[in-house]
Amino acid sequence: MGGRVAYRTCPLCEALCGLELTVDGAGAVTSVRGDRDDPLSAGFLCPKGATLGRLDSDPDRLDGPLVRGVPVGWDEAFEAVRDELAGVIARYGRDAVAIYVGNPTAHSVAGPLYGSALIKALGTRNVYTASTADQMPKHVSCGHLFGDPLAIPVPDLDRTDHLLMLGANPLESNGSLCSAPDFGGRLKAIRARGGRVVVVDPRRTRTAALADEHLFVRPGTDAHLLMALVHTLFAEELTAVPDRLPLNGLDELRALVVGFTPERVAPVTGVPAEVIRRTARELAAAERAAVYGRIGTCTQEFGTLASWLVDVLNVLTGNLDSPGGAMFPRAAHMPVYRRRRPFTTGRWRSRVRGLPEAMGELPVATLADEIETPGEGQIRALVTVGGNPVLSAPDGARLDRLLPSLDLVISVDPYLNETTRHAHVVLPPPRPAQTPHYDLALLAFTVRDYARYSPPVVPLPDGRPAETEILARLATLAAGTDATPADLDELVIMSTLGKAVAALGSPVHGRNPAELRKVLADGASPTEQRLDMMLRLGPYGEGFGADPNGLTLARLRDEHPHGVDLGPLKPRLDEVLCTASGRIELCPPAFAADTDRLAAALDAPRPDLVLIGRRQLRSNNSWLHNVPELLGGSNTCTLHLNPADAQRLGITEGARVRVTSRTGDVEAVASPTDTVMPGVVSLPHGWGHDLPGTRTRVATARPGVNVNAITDDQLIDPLSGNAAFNGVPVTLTPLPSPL
Ligand SMILES: Nc1nc2c(c(=O)[nH]1)N[C@H]1C(S)=C(S)[C@@H](COP(=O)(O)OP(=O)(O)OC[C@H]3O[C@@H](n4cnc5c(=O)[nH]c(N)nc54)[C@H](O)[C@@H]3O)O[C@H]1N2
Ligand SMILES: Nc1nc2c(c(=O)[nH]1)N[C@H]1C(S)=C(S)[C@@H](COP(=O)(O)OP(=O)(O)OC[C@H]3O[C@@H](n4cnc5c(=O)[nH]c(N)nc54)[C@H](O)[C@@H]3O)O[C@H]1N2
Ligand code: SF4
Ligand SMILES: [Mo]
Repeated sequence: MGGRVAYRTCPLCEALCGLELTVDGAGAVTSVRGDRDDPLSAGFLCPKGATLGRLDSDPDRLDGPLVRGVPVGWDEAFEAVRDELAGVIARYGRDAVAIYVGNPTAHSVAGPLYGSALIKALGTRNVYTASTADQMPKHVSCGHLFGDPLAIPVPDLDRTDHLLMLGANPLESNGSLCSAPDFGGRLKAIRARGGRVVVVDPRRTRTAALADEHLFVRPGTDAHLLMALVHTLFAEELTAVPDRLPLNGLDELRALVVGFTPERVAPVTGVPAEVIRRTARELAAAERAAVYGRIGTCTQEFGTLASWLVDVLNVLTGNLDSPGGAMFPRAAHMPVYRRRRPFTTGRWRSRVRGLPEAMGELPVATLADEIETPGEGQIRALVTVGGNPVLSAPDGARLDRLLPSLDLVISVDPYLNETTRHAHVVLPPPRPAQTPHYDLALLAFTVRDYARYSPPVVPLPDGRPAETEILARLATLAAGTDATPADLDELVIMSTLGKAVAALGSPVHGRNPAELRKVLADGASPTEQRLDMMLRLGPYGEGFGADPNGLTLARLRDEHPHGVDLGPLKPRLDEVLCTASGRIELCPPAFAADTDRLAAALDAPRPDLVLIGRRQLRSNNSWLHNVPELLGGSNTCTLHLNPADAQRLGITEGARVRVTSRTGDVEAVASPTDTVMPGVVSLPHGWGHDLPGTRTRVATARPGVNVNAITDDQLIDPLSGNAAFNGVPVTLTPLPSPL
């Protein structure tokens, strides 16, 4: 077939696989293979990565901006943004403009490099992101434990002997907050070297099927189970905290878990008391063990407690910051000398429900309240960047009803979908093949230290702005200044260099920022200059001459086109810890207080049926259903329920069922399966593509239903404000079959 070969990182999920693309003379991606020379992914790829070419050339992708549905030029679109945004700010003030930043923004260079500038320029407290539909409990827990909400340890998969994994299904998701291409292969390797893998999940997932043991757990009760594991470690004197881990709060923790005996939590969690005890003993006995919890432990009403207790176990068993345990990756682009203030939440609160801010944002579970409720500070305009909250936020259907009431919606998004159909201005970013990639967010969560930079595979057409430029333009327009995107980059570069020369321990301490500025490659794009600066200042960097063999962007790009392996994870707690005490705060008072809720739940009545989610290998939240090759097979929007519940309710395979919650109802086709435990039903999210005014023709032909029409924006984890998608009480009604 011919064509040239190009290499790049797959931008679709957290596994960061290296891809080998074939590109034809017209710039179209004609084939995708795994890059065998990538030191982290070694040729692995999944069905999504394999169809990146199809996604790249999707005819439904917008090729230019729209203003009120009409294609316009870029200048005209930015003019419209300037005028309309200024109008809303003049009429109602800055807090009236909200921003929602979605998941793909964490996988772009544009999001991490320009997102915070945009937020700062908007000057609003109404900042929302997918983080509060995802991992905010983990940030809050690590923020309190270690002082830094980004100091999230990852399981050292390739060296551990024992992995206890809760609420994660990497065989479908390919892993999260743990970037490990071929996660399944790495799990098999644990078993092959004589280790043990235990999975805790209300469903027997493909991951659970691969494990040595699977424990069915009732949704939302992981914190109970984990408290009983901690209880057992203390009761049987199995804790082994090494001196190298400085900590506060051990006695407080011991006192806190007294009432959470295995017998007490067994009926609530569904895990028998003797199994809980054995699980604790096996964890303690393993030479090198890691406990890892992911989205199932976050998107539930005890998300922060569960996330906290995961790392409590890592500490108590001596596995934190230790090879084969739970370790902190050292990202090549993140300087280790950075001074951080100890983490707190609740520096301000949401207007309507009084929910605490965390990491500068408010819970997406209260976005609808802030749009709907009149008064000073009511939201009148929304900017979305790479997000589809109508399908992805809790009670997204309520948002869908409210978005038409806004004066202005601006969306940076390649598709006209369930959310962006409400936009007055749509600014589409270019194709993935036209976009450079360095995964600033996820390269901090890899199972080995590793870096890879991918320049654009094909050039941008003339006049088409990169997403970095779109966000930079939006930031300057929102700030209402005459600054250009180039001015913004210069500001960031000079301020970063200024801080670096002032910081003790930095490789450029005491040097002249203007001299350093000259070193950053002339002629490279501002994005490349900023990445170059970050890599030079990072722990593997060239340090502006301090280490001539260290990394620069040019070296990463030209000498390591397949990425560079920077070695196994290294103990580095001393670089990470930034609590006020300088010690691990094992029992933060806010968490201890929240265990009253846990105790109360021990005796609370249980709903008959609760809803949980289900990620699907060949989709990605709400936006890959437009790729024909990915539809079919298991990628269908069906309701899984246990055969015992199905029989009790008179529901048979293929029957139509109405699923009703406090917020609404949806109809789905039932698929009884003993892979879900009794009392639990499961629907995947991201479906519901049958709304008018969208342009995703493949997805619309097989729409499915929006599970987030029946999740509940009032159900949250109070410490983080995170949505509790899992454990929503529902009822089922069998419907007559269509004739
Ligand atoms: N019920 C339930 N709901 C859930 C979850 C669940 O488990 N259950 N999971 C939650 C989780 S973990 C997450 S992260 C959220 C995700 O929710 P969101 O962050 O809102 O993400 P998506 O709904 O996937 O929408 C992504 C949008 O980004 C656009 N996009 C794609 N590529 C690009 C790009 O390069 N640039 C820009 N600007 N836009 C792009 C797509 O067209 C799409 O509109 O969903 C949450 N919702
Ligand atoms: N193919 C594909 N890959 C993806 C995505 C996708 O949509 N599709 N989304 C990406 C995103 S945004 C994210 S955040 C990651 C998430 O990555 P993962 O965290 O691995 O996500 P899931 O596959 O949803 O696995 C969560 C598991 O938690 C279980 N669960 C539900 N409730 C509970 C509970 O109360 N307790 C316990 N212990 N388990 C529970 C569910 O049954 C499910 O098996 O995946 C990413 N990768
Ligand atoms: S596992 Fe994730 S990163 Fe790897 S090819 Fe699939 S979508 Fe891309
Ligand atoms: Mo996510």
